[in-house]
Amino acid sequence: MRRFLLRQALLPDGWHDHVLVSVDAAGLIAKAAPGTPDAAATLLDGPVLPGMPNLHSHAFQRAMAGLAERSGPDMSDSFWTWRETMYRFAAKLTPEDVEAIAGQLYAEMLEAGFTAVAEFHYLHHQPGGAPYSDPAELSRRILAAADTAGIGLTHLPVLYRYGGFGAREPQERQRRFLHDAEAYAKLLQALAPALQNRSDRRLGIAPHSLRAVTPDLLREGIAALDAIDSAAPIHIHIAEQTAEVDDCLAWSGKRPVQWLLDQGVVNGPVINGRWCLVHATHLDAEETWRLAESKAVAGLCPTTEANLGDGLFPAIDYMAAGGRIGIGSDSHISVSVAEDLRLLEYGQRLVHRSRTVLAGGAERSTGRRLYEAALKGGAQALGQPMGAIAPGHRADFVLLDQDAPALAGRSGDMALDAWIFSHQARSAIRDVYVAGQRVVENGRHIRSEDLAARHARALRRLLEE
Ligand code: NGQ
Ligand code: ZN
Repeated sequence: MRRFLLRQALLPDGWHDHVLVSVDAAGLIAKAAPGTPDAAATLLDGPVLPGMPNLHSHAFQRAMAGLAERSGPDMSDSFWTWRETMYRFAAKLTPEDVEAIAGQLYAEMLEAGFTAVAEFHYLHHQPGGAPYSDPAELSRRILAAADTAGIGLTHLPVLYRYGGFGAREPQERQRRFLHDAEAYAKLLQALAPALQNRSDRRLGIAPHSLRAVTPDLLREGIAALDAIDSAAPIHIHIAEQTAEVDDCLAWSGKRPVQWLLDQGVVNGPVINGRWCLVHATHLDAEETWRLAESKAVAGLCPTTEANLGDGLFPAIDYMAAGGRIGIGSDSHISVSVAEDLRLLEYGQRLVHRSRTVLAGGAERSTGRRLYEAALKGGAQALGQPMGAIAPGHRADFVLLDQDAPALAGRSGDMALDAWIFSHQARSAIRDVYVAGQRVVENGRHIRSEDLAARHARALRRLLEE
């Protein structure tokens, strides 16, 4: 057993000083309780938080951050024109590029305080659409990048077959993403062994969206996962853009979240603790409370949703109704726990012309409420034992830097609020541990130089072409 002494730690019942944590060989916490200082334990000298799950990532998109900020010829840029830029970028990537970009991204996530990621992975095939000789090639690149960086991974191979509601044929540019039910089931079977029996890995699925699957294919995808792990996570993009809501209404007479909530047929209720509804931006009042009651997690990606002009999730009503949330960095226009939580709150402040709107009660810290909500919902969405410094959870620690100017004189909730709300160029994170292993030291990932060099080589080639 390794032992750690946390000078100040956020435990499930609040902040405590001098917490002794024992960690077993699998990287899980065996014991965590306030205790007397112990000379043999590794000292984490400052405020320590549980590592944050990142519940939504398309790793390759990190490499196009900033490349879609230039207005087009008629100034009518939107989510859909961004998507065309993204498709052109995705078409050029080699397996080496995918691994290099994901490795750099995952190191940056760790530096930002994310200790595990749900990778919503849809780039499967060669540029023309033919499978690689190993059909799981690009998934294996993601697994390799996660191993190199030392980040927890819930891998979600994406089920994608159609180009729009009502089984519309896909576009040419979507060829790299496509599977039928049979090939998809084989992909899951091939990947399962590498993702089972490790506290930091999990296999789940991601039907891309209601645009990309039919109801039958959705059922078949879930059945293929259930044959491997009937409790594993299921993620789907939903109701992100109003055009998607309109198309869904035209197709089914129902709004996307309403349609999904009404299914209730796939092995019991469709929506339950396994599901993560990514974005769920456009909800009416009834969908808001129904989703809150469903136990599913709303996967919020505030910086990407702002960048793409999606709209604003009704966070105040949803959270007041007990709705579960987590955060994801999605397109990775920004990779920052602090910025995504801050923007989640600021979007609501700007609309409601008020302050501390998501604090959830009188005299409560806004940062603490959001951080704890995202820990809990994120851990559920990833299906991983994380999100708390408590027995049975993985020893993922984020040590805030008590010497950072932004944190001077602060501890507990004040340190957490200062980290989240006072943006500083210099990171306020000192060290990060995953399963008891230190992967970030003094703000830098332990392999940052190698990963950055490999990433730079890939990007030079990609952008010179
Ligand atoms: C994606 N991204 O799959 O990368 C999507 C865009 C789509 C976001 N939704 C493509 N942010 O939804 O069709
Ligand atoms: Zn997405």
